[in-house]
Parts: sequence; structure tokens; C-alpha cells
Amino acid sequence: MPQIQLLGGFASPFTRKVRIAFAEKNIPFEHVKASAAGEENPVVPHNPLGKIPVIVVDGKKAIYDSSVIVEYIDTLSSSPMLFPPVGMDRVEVKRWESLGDGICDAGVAFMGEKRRELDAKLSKEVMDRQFNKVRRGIETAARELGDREFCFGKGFTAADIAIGMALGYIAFRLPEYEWGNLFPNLKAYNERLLKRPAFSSTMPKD
Ligand SMILES: N[C@@H](CCC(=O)N[C@@H](CS)C(=O)NCC(=O)O)C(=O)O
Repeated sequence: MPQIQLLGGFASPFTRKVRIAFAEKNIPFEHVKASAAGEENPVVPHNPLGKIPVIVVDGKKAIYDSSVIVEYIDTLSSSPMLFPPVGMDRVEVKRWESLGDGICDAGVAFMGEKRRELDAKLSKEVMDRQFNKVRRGIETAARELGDREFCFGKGFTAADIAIGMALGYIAFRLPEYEWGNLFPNLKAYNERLLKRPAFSSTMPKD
């Protein structure tokens, strides 16, 4: 097994996605706490985009972003397989992953805007735009999940990692959007995910 360092923060949803994937596959890694926010961004030498998460494999090869990292992790052990091997099934799990990632991209942008001291009207427009992405994304996840146990097919996949990460991040940063009350199926789904140690042990925190 390669030696893997994960650079990322404990509040970062994308870092959590990677941590869940490692935990589900029982793959050891070293978590180096890193924030992409400060002047001296420690991630830049590994990722020119300056974003977390990044992994460094055997002290040499840096891999980003979280989707690529999860795909890489899936190659390291066969149980559980996080992606179907080929075809539309694989595409469909990747699409669910994009939905979860997109909800978090909008949530992160919403929080960035909320923290900025800006012209109040402009700031509200940007926040509304980002919030609507979160809202539409979660509505879509609720509708498409329906009463099924998993997002895709009959088993756990990377789709569940991404949607679970997104639900956790929105509950953490935008608790005023009560998706659990609005969508009981998502609430029950999230409760099922939180029974998995990979999810309960990686809850977002500041
Ligand atoms: N698409 C990227 C998104 C990563 C991302 O947006 N990370 C945030 C923290 S949660 C970040 O590093 N932001 C700093 C920046 O954008 O400069 C991924 O999936 O890894």
C-alpha cells in the first residue's frame, strides 16, 4: 500500500468526502491539517489551484481534486467498490457525485459571501443565487432518491459519499435550511448513513 498524506481541514466537505472514502475502504493515511484560506497557502506547492483536499502519494505524486482522489482510492482495494467499472452505471454514480459536489460548491460560496463585508444588496443577490443552487440540488437529491436505500443501485457507492457529505455540510453551515424537515426521506437516508463509522467519525467541525 502506498504512503498517503491527506492535506485538508476538518470543516471542508470535500476533505470529508475523501476521509469517508478512505475509512469505507479501510485504507490508512496521514491527515495533515491544512487550510486554503490564509496568506501562506500550504497547499499551493501541491496544487496550483490552492484548494483542499490534496493527497501526496509516496512523498512524490500530488493528486487533486476530491473526485479524482476518490477514484484513485477506489483502485487501492476492491471492497467496497465505490464505482461501477464502466458504462452508464459509472456515469450515473459520477453524476450523483457531481450533484453532491455542486451543492457543496454553492454552500461554500454562500458562506464565503456571508463572511465578506460587502455592499449588502450585492451580497444578498450572490447569496440568493448560491442558496438556490443548494436548494435545487437538495430537492433533486430528495426526488431522485425517493424511497430507495441508496442513491444508485442496490448498494453503497461514491454517490452516497457525495450526497452524505453534502447533507452534512449544509446542516453544519446552513442549519436554517431545514432539509430534514422538508424531506423526510433524506432525513432517514442521512440517519442510515450516520450509522456507518466512516460518516459518524468524520462529522464536520471548526
Ligand atoms: N472541486 C474541488 C473543490 C475543493 C474546494 O472548493 N475546496 C475549498 C475548501 S472546502 C477550498 O480549498 N477553497 C479555497 C479556494 O477556493 O481558494 C474538490 O472537489 O476538491
